[in-house]
Amino acid sequence: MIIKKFQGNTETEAIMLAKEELGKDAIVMNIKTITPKGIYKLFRTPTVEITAAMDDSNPSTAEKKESAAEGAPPTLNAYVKNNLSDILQEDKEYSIPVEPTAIEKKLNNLQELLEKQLNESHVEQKADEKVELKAEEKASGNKNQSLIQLVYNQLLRNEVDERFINQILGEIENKYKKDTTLDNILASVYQKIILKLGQPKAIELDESNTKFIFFIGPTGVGKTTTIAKIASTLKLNKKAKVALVTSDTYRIAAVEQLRTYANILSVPMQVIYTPEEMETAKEDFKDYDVVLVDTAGRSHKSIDQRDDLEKLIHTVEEEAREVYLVMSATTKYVDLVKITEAYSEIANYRVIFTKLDETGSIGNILNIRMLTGADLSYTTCGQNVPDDIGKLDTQETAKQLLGGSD
Ligand SMILES: Nc1nc2c(ncn2[C@@H]2O[C@H](COP(=O)(O)OP(=O)(O)OP(=O)(O)O)[C@@H](O)[C@H]2O)c(=O)[nH]1
Ligand SMILES: [Mg+2]
Repeated sequence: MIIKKFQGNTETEAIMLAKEELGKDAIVMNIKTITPKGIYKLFRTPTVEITAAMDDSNPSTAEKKESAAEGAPPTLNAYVKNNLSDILQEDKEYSIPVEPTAIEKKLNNLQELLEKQLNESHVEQKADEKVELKAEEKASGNKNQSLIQLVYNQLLRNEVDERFINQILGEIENKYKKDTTLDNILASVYQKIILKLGQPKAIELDESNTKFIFFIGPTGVGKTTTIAKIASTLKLNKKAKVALVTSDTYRIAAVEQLRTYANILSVPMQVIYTPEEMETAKEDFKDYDVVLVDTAGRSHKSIDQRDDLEKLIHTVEEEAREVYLVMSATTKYVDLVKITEAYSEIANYRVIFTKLDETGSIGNILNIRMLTGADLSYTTCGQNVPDDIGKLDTQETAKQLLGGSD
């Protein structure tokens, strides 16, 4: 998105300048009168400064709009509009009340973000000629549509599923019929995304009981590395008594990998070959706060392997266990959908996304949350143990989805 400031003697002049440079689809985000200060007040008249934005991802937007008018397939925006009635029903599950102050804070963050982009653009122009604007260009309906389209494109670029973009925009659009600004829309979408992402959950220790935490998921996504990161954090920051268990006995290297981490962290580790052997681990570690259980990364397509995993998880009663489905943020959405479906047959899980450092588009985090309703939890962003892990930051994620971060 290109954001620039333009100055003119009148609002119309400034808008015209913006449209000349950025194209006729440029959106006016802000209008400000600049009164000269000090001695200049005597010699200069006030000027008008407008802030305009243009979606630069699609240079042929203008042409596309024209062809749509001539009977071409409807634009994405038209799709959003046509489907609004279906998707406007309030989604009660997610309607968590947000403190007004929190929203204000988020709004301020966004404003700062936009301001920063503005200052970086360093473009200030002054108009010499007076030009008239067409009345219909001012129509708020068109403007709102264009604003929504900007946000739509941004979310699409971040690989948010169109279905969920429509849902989010459908839920906010009716609130802004007239005189809305890009700021309003961004703030509403931002807030909506935060609500949709929900409150991420971290491992909750139980003072009176040993907690068993299972890490499941496809091969090579970072289960074992994530366990090492979490074990270290729990031990060092929470002073928890941590033990490790692995049922990944299919590869010698897998056992050795976890044993290495156990040695570095000075925590006990046990290898179990059958689900029944969990009983021994439960007995041996009954004085521990938390037992992190590594599992073999297997194809989610194999029924036998799934049965083994299900048996293993169910050796621990529900109150005493947490299950984390570990998935890489670099995996294609269609595959993530299949993975989540397969594992949902085994147990309720929370989701960990790994390898955020290896992808620029994080739409799948929102997609998977909205698709499964499973709680999000940790994200990892590199190979360093224990540093490259944290609880998912919903504000940062929402900001990034809207193009606010690198
Ligand atoms: N870039 C990046 N690499 C990661 C991250 N987490 C883990 N890795 C790397 O991914 C590779 C696989 O990590 P493992 O922890 O062995 O993955 P796993 O899921 O236990 O693999 P299997 O046990 O074979 O199923 C290793 O090279 C890790 O260093 C991350 O957040 N970012
Ligand atoms: Mg492993």
